[in-house]
Amino acid sequence: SEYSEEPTRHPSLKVNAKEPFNAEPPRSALVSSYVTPVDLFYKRNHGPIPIVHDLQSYSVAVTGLIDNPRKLFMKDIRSLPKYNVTATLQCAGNRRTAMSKVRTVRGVGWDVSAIGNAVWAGAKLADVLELFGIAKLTSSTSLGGKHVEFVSVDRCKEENGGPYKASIPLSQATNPEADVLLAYEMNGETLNRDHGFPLRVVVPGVIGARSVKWLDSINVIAEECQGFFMQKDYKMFPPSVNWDNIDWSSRRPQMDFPVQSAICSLEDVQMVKPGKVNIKGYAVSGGGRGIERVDISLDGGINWTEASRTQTPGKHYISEHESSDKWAWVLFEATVDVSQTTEVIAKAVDSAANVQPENVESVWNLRGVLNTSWHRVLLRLGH
Ligand code: MTE
Ligand code: MO
Repeated sequence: SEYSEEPTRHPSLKVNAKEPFNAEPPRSALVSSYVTPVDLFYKRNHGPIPIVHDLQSYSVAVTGLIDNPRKLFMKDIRSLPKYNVTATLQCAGNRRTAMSKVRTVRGVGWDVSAIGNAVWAGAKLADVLELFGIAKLTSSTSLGGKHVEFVSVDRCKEENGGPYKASIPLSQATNPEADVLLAYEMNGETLNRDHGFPLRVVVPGVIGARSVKWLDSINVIAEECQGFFMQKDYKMFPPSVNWDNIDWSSRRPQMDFPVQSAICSLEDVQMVKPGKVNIKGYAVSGGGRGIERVDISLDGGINWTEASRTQTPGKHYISEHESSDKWAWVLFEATVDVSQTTEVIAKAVDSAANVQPENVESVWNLRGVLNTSWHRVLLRLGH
């Protein structure tokens, strides 16, 4: 079958769909280290994992509204300055299973682990585009509303057997500060097949769907990409829209992800002994907005205490060009005292003071994307 050459995967991954392969690590794996190990990083696919056999002949075609379209080989991309960017990648479908409990949604079910934090290394897209006569973004640049489309070598059902694709605005692609990478390394190792070998896009601060894996071409285009995953998926609809009245063209493709957090040291219903319980989790926001605060409540959101936060830069991977951690998550920690069965709530606040919504009902949508509601776990007293 077309799935007979899938890579081997870590046995502790929870498989949410087998073909295409979609899996997430146990919650505890996310708070065991600041940088998520590659084998435990969630895997989100829409088709079989492609195999690129010959790295010498592998190339990315750069085409569209540029002067001299041509192919770039790995040696061309590696000859550009190499940047390390610590960035959290999160699927827009993260926490979908919880949203589906309100009302049915369509899509692969995910617990809270369709997210991971990695140190990506590669060339900046802004440097690549400069090779083609597209200047880096400055305040005076006129970009004419163009976009940069990324097309993969994989094949997926949703595209009728065609490749996965997505686009970002040219203004983001040419902005060196946006840190958009063509990445060939993940956590200091050669990118593996599951995560896009030999080359993938990483768009920091944006939903995972725009970080196209197994890159085949980069096209500078006048309008945003018309592919399925831009136009007929990964959009946030209001709770009133259903499959009978949906008008896909009425909403824009989701780009930046909203502020998010989840408790990862405990399951949804966790048996505990009376006394101190340690609570650990992650918090992250999109668009380069850092996390300002993580609040914990034991009484349904009336009283809150602040959790402590850590952000450990991926220093040991970093050589010449260092990045800040503005695209990366923080891990948080708090200790609570429980003497009875108690619900624990976590909510994060980002640097623009955006706050997670209280209830999943208020953000429910038919595709089950962007469940960023307060994360709640029940501590059930046992002995
Ligand atoms: N790129 C290709 N070519 N094919 C895909 O199916 N899935 C996207 C994105 N890039 C996808 C892709 C989605 S929806 C997400 S969330 C991320 O890749 C997941 O990246 P990961 O598997 O490395 O965690
Ligand atoms: Mo995704």
